[in-house]
Amino acid sequence: MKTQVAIIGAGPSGLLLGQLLANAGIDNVILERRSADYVLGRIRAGVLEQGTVDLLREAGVSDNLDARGLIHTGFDIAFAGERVRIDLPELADGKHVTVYGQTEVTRDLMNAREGIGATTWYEADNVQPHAIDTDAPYVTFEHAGHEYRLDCAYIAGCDGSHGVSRGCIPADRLKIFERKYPLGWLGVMADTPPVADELIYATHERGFALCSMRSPTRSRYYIQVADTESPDNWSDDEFWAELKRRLPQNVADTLVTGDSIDKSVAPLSSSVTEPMQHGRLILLGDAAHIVPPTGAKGLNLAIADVNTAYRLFRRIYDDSRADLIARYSATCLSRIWKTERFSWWMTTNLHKFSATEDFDTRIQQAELGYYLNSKAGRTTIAENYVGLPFAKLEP
Ligand code: RFL
Ligand code: PHB
Repeated sequence: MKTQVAIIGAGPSGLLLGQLLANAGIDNVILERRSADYVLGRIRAGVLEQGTVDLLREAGVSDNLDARGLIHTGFDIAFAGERVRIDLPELADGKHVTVYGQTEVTRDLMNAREGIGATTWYEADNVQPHAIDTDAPYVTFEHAGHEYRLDCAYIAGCDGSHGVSRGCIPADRLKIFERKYPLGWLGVMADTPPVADELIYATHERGFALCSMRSPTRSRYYIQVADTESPDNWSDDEFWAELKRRLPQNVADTLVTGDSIDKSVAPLSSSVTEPMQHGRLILLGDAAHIVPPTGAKGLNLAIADVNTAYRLFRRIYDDSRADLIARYSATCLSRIWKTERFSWWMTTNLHKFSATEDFDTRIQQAELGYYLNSKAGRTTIAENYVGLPFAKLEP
């Protein structure tokens, strides 16, 4: 088999890159380890930046998003007994965010790919890139007991944080920068009306809580737990009781509870892999970087890489500018590190880290108090939350 771009992974980054390339007449094949149903069963992000929405529109996959996505012009941070609203358009140049689930984005992309008849191999085992520092790379894999070889010109590693692509960059070039937090988020999805029209990020002495949503009839709530916590230790009633304790009283009083349709724990960590390119291999999304979910940035950061990779492949195939691949890593990383900073800042300042009051907790309170009571501080939060401008490959 032969293609122009071999894409490893059918998460949002692999599927969107595949759709944009196919629309531009650049042939690509996606190799995914799991089944399509398994990929669709993963409940993850929910907040889309404007740049993400624009790229999905450019790819022609925004009909459902435009019909059902919820436009949010602000969110609240509950802190020290107050609720401070971050007014996004007022503070960030008229911009807003859109609430629309990653599951829905993925389903729209899968349907669009099926519609154009592009090739995806689900349940592909032992996917392995080869010869990435030559001009004839290829990928081998197994499917239903048979071995295959896919010859290509480029390989896009969109295979998430446990994928095979990152490890193909030679160890003497690869550097991974990491920060672990001893925290997890216990998340519950329920078919109940959201407690408020906008998201509420709540600090509390018992730990952080977040009220989010997927639609006017589906809510998504999270509470901070230890990273070692298991969702099996929590009944629905225990979850709702703990969530209520951490919310402002008037919010807790109006919370509608119900049976959970999903309950899971996600660990929190930050990491960046450098460089994001070696020879004919580029890394995109979680394959190259992880952010804790506090800033709602993981999916959006992945889509920003897709934007850069797509523009790169257009320049390579439309204008014979193969040399530009050398700029891919630095272009992506300049924006990634700023987004890593924001996600780290939100995580560090909204969670409870120590059981007793100490110097760090006082600094945390001062930091939040300062930012939330200053227009400059709220502006910084708003500008980052709506998403920084996409980085450009060329000046
Ligand atoms: P994905 O979505 O992880 O997709 C990678 C795909 O690659 C496949 N794969 C392989 N395929 C072939 N061969 C191999 N060797 C392979 N290894 C892996 C996988 O099966 C998968 O289908 O990465 P992508 O496309 O870069 O997208 C990134 C986003 O999914 C991610 O950043 C966000 O979902 C992060 N994230 C969240 N972000 C938010 O903004 N808000 C959230 O609430 C939020 N919750 C989450 C999250 C990530 C989580 N993970 C990864 C543990 C909750 C969880 C549980
Ligand atoms: C979500 O709705 O899943 C969500 C929203 C905002 C975040 C993280 C997750 O910061």
